[in-house]
Amino acid sequence: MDKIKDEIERYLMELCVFGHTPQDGVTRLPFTKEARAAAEYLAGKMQELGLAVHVDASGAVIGRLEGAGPDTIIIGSHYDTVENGGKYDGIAGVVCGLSLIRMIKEEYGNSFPYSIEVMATNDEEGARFSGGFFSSKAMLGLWTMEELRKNKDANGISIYDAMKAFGMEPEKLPEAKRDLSEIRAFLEIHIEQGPVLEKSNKEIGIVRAIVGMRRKIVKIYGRADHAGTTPMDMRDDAMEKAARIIAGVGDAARNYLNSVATVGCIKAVPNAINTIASYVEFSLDIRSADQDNLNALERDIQSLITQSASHYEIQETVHIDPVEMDQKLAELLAKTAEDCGYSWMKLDSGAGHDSLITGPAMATAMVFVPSKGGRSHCPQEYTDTEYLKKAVKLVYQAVKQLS
Ligand code: HGY
Ligand code: MN
Ligand code: MN
Repeated sequence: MDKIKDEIERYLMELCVFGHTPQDGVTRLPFTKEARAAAEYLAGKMQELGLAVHVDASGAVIGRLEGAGPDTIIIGSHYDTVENGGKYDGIAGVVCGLSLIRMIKEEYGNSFPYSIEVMATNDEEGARFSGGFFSSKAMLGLWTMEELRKNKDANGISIYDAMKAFGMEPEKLPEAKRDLSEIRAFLEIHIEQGPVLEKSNKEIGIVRAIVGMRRKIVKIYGRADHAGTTPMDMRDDAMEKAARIIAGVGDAARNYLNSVATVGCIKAVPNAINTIASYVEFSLDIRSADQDNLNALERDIQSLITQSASHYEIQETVHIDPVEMDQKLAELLAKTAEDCGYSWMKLDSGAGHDSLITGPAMATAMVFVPSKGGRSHCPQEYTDTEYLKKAVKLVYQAVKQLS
């Protein structure tokens, strides 16, 4: 009987039901019935652990174990997923937090020098509204009502309206803002979502920095005309202009080390086989661990757009620079991993996380565990719970040293 491993496996198996897809993936977008089911499950498990449970104005589910001192350590990650994503991204860190807080409660009751919170955040991915980091930004009071109304999903529903339809009160979002002076640390256990740990044969990753990110929706305008009768020199074809830009994005990113750029979504109007497109909208996700490369790549892609299209709009939904994790916490985790006899390495995160938002505002650290084949954001995503167990034990020993 391996209590930590068994409970993590049980949690994950029970949670992946909420949004399970025919391809054996998980789709749990914010403000949907799948998200509600997962949130209610997590609140129930937190209550079973005897935690004080509340759902904040962003939809984050927070379980709190009161401690002896004035400050709080938050163990957080997200419970939403991308479309047809995996069973571990985000939620594995949440259930590791449940396991960890159980251990602290069993050993200390309410006498641990810090209060401990498990924070299951909402809409970290941005898979529905293109922004993401919803709860972590709300925790810092970073959302404006204008943004909530501006960011829309593929059906033109804004975050604001989606919240209202879900029975939430977007005007109350500022209530999710936390007093940062009482937060000692934000710690996130997360799957690596890449191949580095597995290739390096390491059990634990201690994150040095998280990539900076620019996310945009690019809107290209043209003119609808008959596909058969309109001569090629009389067209204003939004699809052709968008295609020229999209075709150049990958090569632009290949010019810079540790930088990536992706077009993941595209929408055409009227999207008809025999009509020249009057409008094409596509997403841009630009990232780099290096600030200068991120800025240069963003500039290069901007030039691609201005050279290829005369009538366009760009809506930026994420603008975050690379963030270094708290080095003292990283060193503590490294030393503790060594003491635990775990193989470990430091690495940068190519994925964004809530820790990217909390990093500049409070002491933040991330612990990665290997992803099989480096796969993520797909049903093939897999992590051996043995690694998750080691991450829980590592963070448990580290927070005890914090005290
Ligand atoms: O997009 C990302 O990097 C993360 O999965 N939110
Ligand atoms: Mn994630
Ligand atoms: Mn993700």
